[in-house]
Amino acid sequence: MKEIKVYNVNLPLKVPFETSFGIQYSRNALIIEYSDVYNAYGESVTDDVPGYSYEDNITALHVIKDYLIEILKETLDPSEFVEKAKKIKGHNMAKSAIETMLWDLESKKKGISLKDLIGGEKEKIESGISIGILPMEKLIDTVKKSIDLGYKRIKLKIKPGWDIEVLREIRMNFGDIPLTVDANQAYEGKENKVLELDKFELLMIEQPLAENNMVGLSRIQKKLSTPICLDESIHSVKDAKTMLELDAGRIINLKIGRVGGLKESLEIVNFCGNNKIPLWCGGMLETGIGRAFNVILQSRMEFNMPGDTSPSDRYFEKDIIKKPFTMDKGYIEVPNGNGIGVEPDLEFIKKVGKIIFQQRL
Ligand code: OSB
Ligand code: MG
Repeated sequence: MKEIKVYNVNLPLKVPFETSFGIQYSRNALIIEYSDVYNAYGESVTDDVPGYSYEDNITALHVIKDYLIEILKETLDPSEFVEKAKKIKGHNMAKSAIETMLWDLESKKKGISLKDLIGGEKEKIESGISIGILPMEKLIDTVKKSIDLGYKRIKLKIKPGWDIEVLREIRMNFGDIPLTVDANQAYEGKENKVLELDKFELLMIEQPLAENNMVGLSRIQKKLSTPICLDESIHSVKDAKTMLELDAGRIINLKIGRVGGLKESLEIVNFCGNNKIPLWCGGMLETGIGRAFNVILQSRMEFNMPGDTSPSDRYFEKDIIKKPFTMDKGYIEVPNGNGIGVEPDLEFIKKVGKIIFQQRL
């Protein structure tokens, strides 16, 4: 009996995560479970509030139950699913939750790891940390602990008014560490303020302007010696091509959910490899299920910068998978069991969450 369940799981974050668009206290995830001969899993990276993108948990659940389930009744093949789902505009995160589950299923049916199915080669990936906006003392303490733990790269969230002073302080305390910043679009209308960040020798400046302002991004990229990295602007390989053509950025942060799933992700991976565009994998504070997809994707050689994938215990007291992701000297191991190679702890999931949708296919 083929069946889809959607669990809503609410996991408190150890430390609230503040960005230019809001504060997140917990990860309120939608976990997709397919059951039949094999069980397969996916995660929607949406949350309660549409702060990062227009999607949230309610729109994702709506799109899944009112449209995507119908497509699943026609096909369980990931590529066919993507083609058929094109008649639904946008809603990439909802599509990705289902599509990634289908990739897990496909590799389990073949009896291989998802890593092998997508041509991943790395056995471990470099781990970076994305640190939210915090009071200065707490921020300095967190950066110190992160360096001691071995993270390969430190990213700080910034916004106008929380930038110059912070960077001066961090450079003064820690010198020449691999440092980047992420503005989550907060400098839209304040292009000159971005130019002031050029002197801090950052690895990149992530998404300084609005996601649809490729022209503005191109204008400031021409004036900056620091590369701009695009996050929210990239919804497809087409956007990556626009970035390259306009020189609106020189580095890509790839998020599986934002581009609608693994198929589009792999096209972006290939595009970056072919065009020598530096590439890393972003994060959305995922539980162990979404994290597994992020880690596995990064086993592809085209990922040549540390990403935002940190171990489970950076976020949660307890993850929803039986064996949480851990970090050793700045590296996270890539699962090589069948499919995503991680097993959800269903008892714990039922304790901290509930089934909000269930339907036979
Ligand atoms: O812009 O990269 C971002 C988290 C939620 C929404 C947007 C972003 C982030 C992060 C955290 O930076 C990355 C992570 O640790 O998962
Ligand atoms: Mg970002």
